[in-house]
Amino acid sequence: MRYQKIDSKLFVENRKRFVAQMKPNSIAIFHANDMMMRNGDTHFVYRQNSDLFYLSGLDQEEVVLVLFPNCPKGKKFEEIIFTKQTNEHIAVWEGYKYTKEDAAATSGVKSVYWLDEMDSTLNELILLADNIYVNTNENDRAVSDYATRDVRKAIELKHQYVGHNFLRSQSILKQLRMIKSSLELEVMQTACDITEKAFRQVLATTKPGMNEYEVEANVIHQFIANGATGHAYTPIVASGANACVLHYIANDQKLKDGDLMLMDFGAEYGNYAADLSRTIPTNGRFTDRQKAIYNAVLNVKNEAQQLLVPGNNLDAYHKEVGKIMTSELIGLGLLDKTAVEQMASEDIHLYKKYFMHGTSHHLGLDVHDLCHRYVEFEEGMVFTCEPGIYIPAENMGIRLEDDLVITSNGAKNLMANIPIEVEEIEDLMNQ
Ligand SMILES: [Mn+2]
Repeated sequence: MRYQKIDSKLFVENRKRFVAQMKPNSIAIFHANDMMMRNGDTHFVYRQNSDLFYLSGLDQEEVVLVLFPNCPKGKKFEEIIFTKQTNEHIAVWEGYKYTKEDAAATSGVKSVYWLDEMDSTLNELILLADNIYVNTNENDRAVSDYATRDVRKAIELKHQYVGHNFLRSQSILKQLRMIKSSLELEVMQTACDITEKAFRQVLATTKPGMNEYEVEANVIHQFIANGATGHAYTPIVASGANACVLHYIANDQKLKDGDLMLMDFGAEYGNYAADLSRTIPTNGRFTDRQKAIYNAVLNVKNEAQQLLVPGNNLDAYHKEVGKIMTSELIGLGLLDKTAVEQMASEDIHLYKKYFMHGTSHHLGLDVHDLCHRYVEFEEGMVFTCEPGIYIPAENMGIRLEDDLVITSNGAKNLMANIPIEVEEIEDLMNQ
């Protein structure tokens, strides 16, 4: 792996917490993600299933994790991994795959078997259980008509074991994955630090006349050179009015002198995501108008961060940030105070014309991390904070985004060292 070995204690603890939430006499089954066809005989770069990784640390295709607390067959069957047996052919063509010993050391699971033993073993265990926990993707923003290996296997199980009671692993995983342990925060900090290196490289190299994709190339260079697997999500490099297209990923336009450039990128390290947004002047100097709008976004961000505290919730938080943004937009002359008040009484919020997305989302193994949307903020939750103002008529969109962890005394910024003040950005761009 390109990342430093993650302490198996993380995965041991995660399984302990998961098992503690299972109903008595239950078995839980987790499958690795498929190798996805790209075209012809080539595959997309492999990415492990986040839940399987969370519970095992195993970063290889064709891996299955089975949990059966208090299994009547014996202690040895309480945690099992099945993995593909490697051979000389695989060694020559694909290289390294887990041995049983490596899979055990990585995950902390002692019982490791080859996959060809799975069907008979699993059948015996399932017949000893009343409930089967199956895993699906319950990210509430996910849109896909593709059935994951987890889903396909769950359908097979339902067909085969009609008398069993089927339960959702995700209702447990949602609770667990929202709260990050100190070991997870260490890995996430590394993802943020690598992202910082990329941004500093961008500040040192960006000039008018370059193409947006040249900026993207500087980012990925730093990511790969510093041990990241790559981007945690498709990067946005959007100059001028392109920044007003919220999911602009074409990144194929020339940087014009005098324009701003909005970037939204983050490294994926050890399967954990960083998520950064910065907006910089292509020529290294903000105009007065650009500076005024930039600082308005920065004010909103600084105030919003203060609201990332235990006991708050996403709904109340977003309402409050909307008020802060509204007052900044009035200050900039973009909204009229009287109109704002009139419309607010009809529950119409005029700020959404300039700021049409949410301020924060959970971050972790997934960039929009698995979560319950309607629970109170707690210590250990990691959120982005990313207000923006988008004005196509003025040829600019500005978004500023950091990643923060909620603690008992305020939000701790994992990106505190990444330049954000106007003066700092200008200084670094003009060195
Ligand atoms: Mn984000």
